[in-house]
Amino acid sequence: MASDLKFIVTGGAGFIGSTLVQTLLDRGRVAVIDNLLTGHEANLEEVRGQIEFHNVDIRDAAALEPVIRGADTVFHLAAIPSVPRSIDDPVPSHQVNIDGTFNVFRAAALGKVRRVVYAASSSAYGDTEVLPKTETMTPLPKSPYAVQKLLGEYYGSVFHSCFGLEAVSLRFFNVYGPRQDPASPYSGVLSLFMKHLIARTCPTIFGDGEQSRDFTFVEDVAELCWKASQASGVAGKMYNAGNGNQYTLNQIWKLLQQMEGVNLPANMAPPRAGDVRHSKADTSAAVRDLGHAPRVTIEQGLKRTLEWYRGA
Ligand code: UD2
Repeated sequence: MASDLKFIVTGGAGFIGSTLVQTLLDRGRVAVIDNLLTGHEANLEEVRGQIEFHNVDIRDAAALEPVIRGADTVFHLAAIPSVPRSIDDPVPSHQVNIDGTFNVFRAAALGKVRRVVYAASSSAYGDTEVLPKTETMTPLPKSPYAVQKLLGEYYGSVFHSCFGLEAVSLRFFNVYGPRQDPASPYSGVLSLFMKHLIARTCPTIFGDGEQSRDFTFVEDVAELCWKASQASGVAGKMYNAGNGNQYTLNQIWKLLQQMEGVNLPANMAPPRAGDVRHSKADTSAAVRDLGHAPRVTIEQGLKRTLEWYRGA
């Protein structure tokens, strides 16, 4: 039975946020804050009658505060994502990801919210010499986006130590799955791969395609967000929210072609500025402290994602 607790999801009309909304629905009342810049109302179609929707920009502190006041947990996922977008157009991403994040923490502290779960990014690690990447490593951000997301973690920890807000940061590792929007050149690579696979066109791979990522299925991330909101002894801390796997882009594109029985060689283009070379999460701290238990293998995740894009 759902409780009377109120959960807020900023960025709840995005692909990760809308998946989290579904996870929260039978656990309490859910309100979404989203300005629909990169999110879409269609992502909330199935749950429309069951949630509150607030078309609010997190840069607008005055509009944010009354919505957040009195909530049990704020899941702060609203952001302008993408490493290259933060290089091409750094001002909006700075304003949303840093100023907007400050506004969310401040509204939560003023509004006596119990806990904020903050969507941080694996990009904070940059190019570490050692894999997998563990939470104790020194951050080496390589792009404005990576700096912005890292700063949000620091604010979370300081809002805990200075203002008593229970903030927990989760470093998301290349999340993919249904509803990820492939419409922009800044879209996540797997959404673009899906689009090309279905259209039977060749994708572009930046660099040699041997860069690797810890691709994490969206439902596993949503479930971890919930666990991070409930775990004890974790306030002020940061955890990897990855799957613990590592695949190169060449491997994934090959796998997808095999799944569809097609031959669509990728167009190779120069590497992107700010790109991290390899990424793989050490999930042991999240498993130990949060009960993280990612369930979806890459084969299952790609299959389910592909089915969704085919129907969309
Ligand atoms: C970063 C973070 C991720 C998340 C995300 C949000 C890392 C390791 N990961 O993802 O955790 O915060 O930002 O935006 O920093 N690529 C192509 N062809 C394309 C598009 C992309 O080859 O058409 C390449 C791209 O150069 C990169 C890889 O695919 O090497 C993944 O790119 P992405 O934009 O999907 O995500 P990434 O790794 O920047």
